[in-house]
Amino acid sequence: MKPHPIRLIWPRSANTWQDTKRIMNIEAMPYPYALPETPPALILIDMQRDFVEQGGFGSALGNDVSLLLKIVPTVKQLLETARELGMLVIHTREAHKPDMSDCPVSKRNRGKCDIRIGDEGPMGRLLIDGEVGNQIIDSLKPVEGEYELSKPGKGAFYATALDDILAEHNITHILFGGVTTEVCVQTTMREANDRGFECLLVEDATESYFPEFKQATLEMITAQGGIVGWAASSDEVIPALKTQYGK
Ligand code: TIU
Repeated sequence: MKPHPIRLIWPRSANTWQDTKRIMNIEAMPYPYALPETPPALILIDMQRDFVEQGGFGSALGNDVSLLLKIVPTVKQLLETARELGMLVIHTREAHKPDMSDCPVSKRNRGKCDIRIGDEGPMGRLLIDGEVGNQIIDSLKPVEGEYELSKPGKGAFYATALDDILAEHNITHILFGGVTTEVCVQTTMREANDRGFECLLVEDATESYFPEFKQATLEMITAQGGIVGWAASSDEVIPALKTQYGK
């Protein structure tokens, strides 16, 4: 039998190689975070007046809100980058319906506060949809095409359409910012991790009323090989996003 001639077969043409985009890694803890081909979503948690301004729910709980305001310029930079690159942007607000039918009694009764969820404060009723205090701060206001999600829980997946929105946009990777690190941000990140999303927390775009809790959260989410996800600074995240998804 005649032997088959040897033919060299190249897996891709030179043009295809040229067209293939290099996949960027973000320098992160506990190891580099590989960006996907489809841009990740940016989820900004609860950057509302209730938490970052005096007279809201945060200060009613006895917290110093000035710490939280410090991250606003970084969150804005991250948001502007996401807009420039056409990323899916989702803003959340911790909010209850005016009739409070979505607020468990246990949540309303928690803490030693003079005013509670639903009570009248200097910026309207605390943590109630539509009140002045419940609005996202002016410098981070959502624009057309972005989602603004009202959430009754600490986690943004609980009793919201978040899972469906992410599926509709074929999202596999999520970048997180917002407040507070160890409460609503961490809860949402854990919910997302359990649903199979690759999550990264932008560490200078999140803050807590308790710096030691922020530090502990960064350590616990990235421990054990990234048991919940990754953490990286905006100095690493923003340039990598621009390189990967910029024109
Ligand atoms: N109290 C506190 O640290 N956080 C909250 O109640 N909500 C959010 O974290 N958004």
